[in-house]
Amino acid sequence: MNHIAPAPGLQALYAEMAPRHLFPLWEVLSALVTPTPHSAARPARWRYAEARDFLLRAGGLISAEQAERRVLILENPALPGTSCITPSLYAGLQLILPGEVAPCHRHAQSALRFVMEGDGAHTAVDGEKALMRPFDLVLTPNWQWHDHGNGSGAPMIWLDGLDIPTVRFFEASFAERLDGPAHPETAPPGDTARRYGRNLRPFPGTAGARRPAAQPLFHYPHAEWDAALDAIAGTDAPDPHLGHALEFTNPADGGPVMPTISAHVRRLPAGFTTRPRRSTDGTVLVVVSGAGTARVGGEEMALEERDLLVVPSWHALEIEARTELTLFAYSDRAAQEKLGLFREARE
Ligand code: 1HN
Repeated sequence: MNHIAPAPGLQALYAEMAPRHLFPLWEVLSALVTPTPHSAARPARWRYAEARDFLLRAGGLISAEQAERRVLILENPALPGTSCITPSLYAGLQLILPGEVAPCHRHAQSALRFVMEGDGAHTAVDGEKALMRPFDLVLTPNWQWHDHGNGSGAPMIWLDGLDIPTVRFFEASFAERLDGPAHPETAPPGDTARRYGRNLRPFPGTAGARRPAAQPLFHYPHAEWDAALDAIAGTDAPDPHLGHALEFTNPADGGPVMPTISAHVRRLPAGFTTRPRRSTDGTVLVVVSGAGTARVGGEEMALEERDLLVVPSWHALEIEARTELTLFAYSDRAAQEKLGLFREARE
């Protein structure tokens, strides 16, 4: 609205309309359609060591089976009560102790797991176990059955990244439990990697083509993505805004790993500082290794191994690597690109 003095009867008109659920757009238009994004979220960092302590305490008080999923939610401090880390994304740290199982279910929400510690527990996706090692990425795409178990001798903790708030926004949540704790085994561990993991796939229509054609892979081992980062770091100069960066892709279409969630890894050489970059996709980052400092919209946060960081939409991010720094990240870029909304700005 411009700044000419409003007519005297206007407030009275608003008061009369309000009980009929009618409101003047001109009073709110500039807040609805901002020239650049104004995120409701704010930057935040979680110390892994601190979160881990609380999670292990919870582990002494409630079983994975009782809880269905024993998870501590990383809630954005500016979004209390929403279970959101950004307005469109959820993040949590899940603990599964030796001998425990988390029962089988499926839901409309797409999920990724990024292993923080432990070795040898599993997520089974449609009855095939992914044996999880530190910093592996495992997907449970929407409506695929999944259960977890820990047959190793040590606790396993991973980061859960889901599109829960996105599904809530669209009011499209469905979920169901499978009878019994686990899905019957449909294939031995590693079966999908053997069939689909070498830029080949079982010939369509043959018995070997067991995975959904649109979403065949679900396990991206650390050993593989780390070797790929090593390889480009050995030949390329780091991108000024991102360092060495590789996106996880869905081999079926070359696009992001899931319809709503994109994921990538990046590596900054020791002493490297990125130029400030903004993007519309609020992003969750995990420090895989190394140490440094993140500056997010003017706030400075120290980063140590396994710390977690959220960078809301359109906040300029600069990262300074004290030692070689390797990060994992996920965001809603996949959804935004489909909707024609994604933008970035590089200073
Ligand atoms: C879920 O299915 C898992 O399967 C973890 O481990 C966290 C949070 C909300 C909704 C579903 C899992 C979840 C979740």
